[in-house]
Parts: sequence; C-alpha cells; structure tokens
Amino acid sequence: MIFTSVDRGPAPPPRRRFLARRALVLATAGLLAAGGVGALSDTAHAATTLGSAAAAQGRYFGTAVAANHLGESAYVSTLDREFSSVTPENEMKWDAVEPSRNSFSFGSADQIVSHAQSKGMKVRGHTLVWHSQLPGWVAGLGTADLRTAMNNHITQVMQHYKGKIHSWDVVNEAFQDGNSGARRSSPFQDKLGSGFIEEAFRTARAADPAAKLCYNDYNTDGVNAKSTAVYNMVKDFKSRGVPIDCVGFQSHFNSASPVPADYRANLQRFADLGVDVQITELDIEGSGASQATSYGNVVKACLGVSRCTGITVWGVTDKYSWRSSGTPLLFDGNYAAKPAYDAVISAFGGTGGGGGGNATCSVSYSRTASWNGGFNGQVTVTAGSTAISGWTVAVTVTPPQKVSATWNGSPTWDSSGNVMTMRPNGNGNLAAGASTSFGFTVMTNGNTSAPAIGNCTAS
Ligand code: G2I
Repeated sequence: MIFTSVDRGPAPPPRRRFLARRALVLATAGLLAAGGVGALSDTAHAATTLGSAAAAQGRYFGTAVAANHLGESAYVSTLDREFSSVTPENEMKWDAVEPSRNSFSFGSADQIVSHAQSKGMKVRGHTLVWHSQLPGWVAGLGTADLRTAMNNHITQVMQHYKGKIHSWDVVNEAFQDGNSGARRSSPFQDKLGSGFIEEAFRTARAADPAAKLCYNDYNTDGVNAKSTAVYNMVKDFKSRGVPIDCVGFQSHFNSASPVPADYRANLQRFADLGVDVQITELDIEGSGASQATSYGNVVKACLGVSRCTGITVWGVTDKYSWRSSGTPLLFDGNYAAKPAYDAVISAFGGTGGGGGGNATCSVSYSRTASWNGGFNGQVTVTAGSTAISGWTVAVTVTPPQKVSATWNGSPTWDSSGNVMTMRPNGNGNLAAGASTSFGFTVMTNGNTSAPAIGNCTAS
C-alpha cells in the first residue's frame, strides 16, 4: 500500500498518523478549493462527456430528470458532468402542473428548469396533451369545456416556461399500437375528434412561438403501420401549414422490440418532410457488449440524419429507471459508466478520455474493509482494447462522508470536497486489457452508502 501523502518527522502512533494524513488531504482539498477551481473545472470539461461528444457533432445529449433526486450528490454530479439537455420525467405532465382546473402548480418542474438553466443545459418540455397522467377532472368535462381546458392548459404551461424550453412534446402517444393506423381512444380523441391534434399545435405556436413543437410517440422507431400513420399526419400538417417542427421517437428498446434495422431510414423519411427528428426517451434493456452495440447503433442512426438534432436517454441511472430491472441506461446503480456509455462516446467520434486514438478504460468498485465509522474502497481500472498512458476516475461521496486517505492514485477535489478526481500515481501506463487499482478511506460520519464511481476516461 503506497500512500500519496507524506508524513513528516518521526512516525507518530497510528491514530495521530491517520489524523495527520487526513489533515494533509483536507488541506490539499482546501487549497484547491481556494485557488484552483478554474483550473479544475477546465480539466473536467476537457474530458469527453456525453454532452461534449454529442456537441462535437452538433447534437445535444439529454436525460430525463426527476426532481426528487436533485438532492442526491452523485445523481447531480453525473447529470451536471455528462448531459446538455434535460426532460422532466413526470413534473410537467398534466396531473403535476394542473391537478385541478385552472389551478397550476409548477414547483417541481421549476426546480428542474432552474437547475438546468444554472448549468447551461437545454430543457425539453414533456408533455402538454396526453391520455395518461391526466387528472380525473379532465375526463369529466363535456366537449366545449374540454376544448377550452385543453387550450388553456397548453397556453398557461407554455407561457409559464416561455423562452426556456427548446422543444415541447405538444401531443404525446395519440396513435394506437398495432396495424390499424388509427388514433388512440382518449378524452381528447373521443370528444374533440382527430382535429384535437392540430388544434393543440396551433394553440402551442401562439403560446410560445420560439419553441419547437413536436409530436412524440413509441413503437414508431422503424417503418411500420403506426409510424406510417404518424408520417401521414405530419405530411398532411406540413401541406396545410399546421405548425409542427419536430417528431420525437421515444425509442424504448428491449429484446422483444430491438433497435430496428430501418431506424435511420425511418428517421430520414420524417426529416424529408421538413421536420427535425429527436430521439426522446431512449433506453435499451440488457447489459454488456450487446447493449453497447445497440446504443452505438442508435447514435449512428441519428448521426446519419442531418435533421436528427439530439438524443435524450430516459434517466441518469439504472436504479431510478421506470424499468430498472432491465438495466436500460448508461450508468449503473452506482453511477459507474457502463460499456454502453463508451459505445455512445465512440459512436459520436469521441475518445472516451480527451486523449488520442481509441483509448478507453472501464472501472469496477469494491469495498475492501469496513469498520465502525469508516470503510476502504478500491477501484480497479482496466484498459480497453488498446494500451493507455493515463486515466481519470471521479469518485463522489455523500456528505457528511469525507475521504480521509488515498493510495495508488493522485487525487484532486472539486469545490464541494465531495468529488475526488483520481489520476495515476505512476500507474497510468496499462497494456490493452491490463488493470491497476487505487484505494481510499471514507469516514462515514453516519452515512455508510457506497461512493458513486464515475466513468473512466483514458488517454
Ligand atoms: O412509460 C415510459 C414513458 C413512455 N413515454 C411517455 C413517458 O412520459 C413515460 O414516462 C414514464 C415515467 O418514466 C414514469 O416515471 O411515465 C410513467 C407514467 O406513465 C411514470 O410512472 C409514474 C408512475 O406510474 C406513478 O405511479 C408515479 O407516481 O411515475 C410517477 C412518479 O414517480
């Protein structure tokens, strides 16, 4: 075990030695916080992230966000580091923002929007008119009242967020599954008829003329009867001047519904109608190399269509996914980047580390010791298919936890003192597939949760 901090003078008894080491680590963190914040954040931004890799190709890379996780430091640090756009997962839905007629509650959605704005992220609005998560009072209205209520809802919500939303899902999931190509039954469809969709778009354009107006649906990712029904609607809207700017493809995939072979071709046929296309709720159940390949194929399909303006994944971490047991996202439950993450970066043409070539690495974490008040964590860094000469891994602890010692690595700290970015200490050169490990001691201060291990970036 090689400690990075250097003890001065004769060896004190063990307890004092530990505290001296802790003081040195904390003093270093303090120094960096006082004088080195700019340099540190520059370094952080130099590394490839989902957002920066997508931006290099002129795209955004977003995620669904739930307001109730914004207090979790590992969730927020992963969100802030990696993503350039957010979609509130539930907080802008009708039941959340207008639970009773003409009484609006924007608290949770506002929380997400202000967080995004403070970090320079774009916001997708989801969703204005949808049959689901619709409060009971809406379904109880008569036709004339329903029309007024729908238009009022669109207007009030869009005006509240005017200028803050890059794209709105104006109407969501209005078509039936299967081969009928018919509209789905809903209070809107059943009482207002199919014309409710164009009415919603016209009202939306008047409410916030700068926002892109999208139709969003699932099982429309390949060419099939449902996507063709949507295609025909968009074509009709364009020919009659109904305002529509974009089509969202939710892209919830699993083994029963894999990434379609004609995904790119389907996106392209919509783009050819004169609308942008966006991948709006991407998640792919599975793991390992097959999940990674599918994710890479989605990115390549989007890059193959110039009007595919961005990709949003439906959550930050597998542990909070709406289908968590299928582990469909890019970060596991400990916020470690999965192989799918590397596949996304590399499909965007990134290097996974701000370095050259195809340098990649992956990480695994284990708790190697624990005692009352503390534990030791070990992170193993493994080079990908080419040799690497350097790596960085971010380790985030949850306050009031503190990292009190580290070994076999060279740490720097963010201004909060919770995020430690570890770089090699003489162990940066790894042959293809070779591993090294670094370790650290966490003082739990009452919280025994595991640290979040960020993605490994290699150079
Ligand atoms: O179902 C996946 C997505 C399909 N496309 C439209 C999206 O809006 C939809 O998102 C999901 C959310 O990810 C879930 O989080 O929509 C679900 C509802 O239709 C959301 O689930 C709901 C639960 O059903 C509620 O019980 C819960 O109170 O989430 C709510 C908030 O946690």
